[in-house]
Amino acid sequence: MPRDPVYLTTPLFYVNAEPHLGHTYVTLVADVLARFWRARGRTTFVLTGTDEHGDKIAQAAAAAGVSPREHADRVSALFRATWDAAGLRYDHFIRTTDAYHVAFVQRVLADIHSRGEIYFGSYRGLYCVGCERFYQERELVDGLCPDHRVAPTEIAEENYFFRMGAYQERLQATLEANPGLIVPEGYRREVLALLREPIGDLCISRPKTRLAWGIELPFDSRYVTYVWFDALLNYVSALAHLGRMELWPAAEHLIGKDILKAHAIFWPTMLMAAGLPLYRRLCVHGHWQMQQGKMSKSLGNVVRPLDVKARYGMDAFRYYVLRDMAFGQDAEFNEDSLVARLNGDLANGLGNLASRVLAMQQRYFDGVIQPLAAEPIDLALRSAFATAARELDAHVEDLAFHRGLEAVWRALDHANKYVVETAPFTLAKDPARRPRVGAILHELCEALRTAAQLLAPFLPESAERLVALLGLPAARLEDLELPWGAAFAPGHRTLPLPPEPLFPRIEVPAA
Ligand code: ME8
Repeated sequence: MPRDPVYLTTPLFYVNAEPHLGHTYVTLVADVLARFWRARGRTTFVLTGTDEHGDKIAQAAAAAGVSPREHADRVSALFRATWDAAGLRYDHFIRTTDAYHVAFVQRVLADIHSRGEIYFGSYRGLYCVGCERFYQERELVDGLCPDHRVAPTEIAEENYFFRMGAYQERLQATLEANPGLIVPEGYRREVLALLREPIGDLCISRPKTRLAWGIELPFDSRYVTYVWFDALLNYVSALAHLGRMELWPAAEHLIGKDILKAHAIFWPTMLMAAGLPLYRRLCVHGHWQMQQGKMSKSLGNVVRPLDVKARYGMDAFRYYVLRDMAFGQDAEFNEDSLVARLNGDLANGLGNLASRVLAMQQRYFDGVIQPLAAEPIDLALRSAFATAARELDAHVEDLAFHRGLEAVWRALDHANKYVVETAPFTLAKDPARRPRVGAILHELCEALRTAAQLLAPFLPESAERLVALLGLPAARLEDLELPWGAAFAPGHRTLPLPPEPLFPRIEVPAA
C-alpha cells in the first residue's frame, strides 16, 4: 500500500540577515526528514524560501543604501546558494515577491473580504518591528518585547483587520481534540494557555504612506499587506502554483518557537476563514544559544554554516546539531562540543570501526567477502542493529533525532565490542580459523552496510563513501528491506582503504 506523502516546510527567512546557524538548523531538519521518509517509501516535498516584505526589510535596504528589491534579490540568492553549497535539498524555493504568490495573496484577501471577514477600523497599539506584530500590554516583559528586548512603538492609525477572534472557540476545540497537532506537547499547552484570553482581531495592513514595501490590498490601493498575512500563505500559494494542492493535507511545518503564535493562532484561523483544511502538524524547535547569550551581529558571534562546513565538513556539522539539540528545547552551540562529537562518535565510533574492518578484509581476503556461518554472538550483533533500526524509526517519527542517533550508536558500540570479543586479528594467525575470520568480517561488513543505510539521512556524504568502500552502489542506501546477509553476492570485493579516513580527527591543542 502506498504510504502517505509528507510535505515539509521551513519558515520563510527574512532577508534582513544572512543565513546563520538557526536558519540552517531548521532547513537541515527538513532535509533529514525528507531523506528519511523517501527511503521509507513516502513521497516527500520540501518548501523553503524568503520573506521579503515589511518594515524591517525596508529598513535593512535603506541601511544598505539600495532599494528593497535589490536588497531582497541579493539576500534571497544568498540563502539559496548557501543551501545548495551545504547540500541541503529542497523541492521549491519561494520568494514572497514572486508574482504568483502576490496574486495568490490578493485572491485570498479579495475572497475573505467579500465574505465580511475583513473590516476597516482604527487602531492604537504597541508594535515591535523585530517581530512585525502588535503586542498586548500583558505580553511585554518590563514594557519590552520579550524577544528583542526593545520597547515597542506606539502606533495609531486606520487599518484593515481580519476577524481572527471569531475563530477562537473553533481553534481551541480543534487543538484540544488533536493532541498531535502541535509538537512537542509543551508548545500545544502554551498555545492553549494563550487561548484562555481573548485573541482579538489581527491587523493585516499598513498605509502606503508609512510602508510601501508590501502587497497592495485588492480592495483598497492606499494600503498594503505585509509579513504574516502575506508570508504564511506561501505554504499554500507554492502548491497552488505548482499544481500540487494534493500535498496540502500532508503539511508539516517546521518552525522555531519565536514564531509559534503566528503559526498556531494566526495561520489556522486564516485557513479556517479561507475554507482550507488545517496543516497536519506544527513542529516547533527551540533556539540555539551562544555562550555569550543570543547570536547577534553586534556580539560578533554569528555562526555561518559554510564556515562550519569548511572547518569540519558538513556531515560533522549535521551530526552535531542533530545530536546535541533535543528538538523542541534550547541548546548551546559550542565548537568544543562539536569537535568532541566529531573525534568521539564519528572518528572513534564509526570511522575507526569502518577502517579496521575494511583493512582486515583487505589484508586477509584481498577484499573478497567470505561465506556466512552465524554463531550466537553474530546473532546478537544482528539483533543490536535490528533494534537500532526500530528505535530510529520511532524516534524520528517523534522528531527526537538525538535519541534516534543514540540508538544507532548503541549498535555501533555493540559492533566495536564484537570486534574485541571475536578478536579476528588474533584468530587470523591460526590458518585453521581463517573461515571464521571471514564470517566475522562478513558480519561486520553487514553491520557497516546497515549503519550506512540508517545514517544516510543524517550523514549523506559519509554514508555514500561508506557503501562505496564496501563495493556497493549508492542506490543500496535506500534499500532498507535488504535482509542481513543478502547485500554481498559470492565473490563480492570490498575496496582497499583510501588514505583519507572517513572522519579526520581534529587535533585539540593541549589546554
Ligand atoms: O521569523 N536558533 O523569519 P526569520 C534556532 N520571516 N533557530 C533559529 C534561531 C536560533 N537562534 N534564529 C532563527 C521569520 N531561527 C519570518 C517567518 S514564516 C511564514 C515567516 C530559525 O528569518 C527558526 O526556525 O526570523 C525561526 O523560527 C526562524 O529561523 C525565523 O527566521
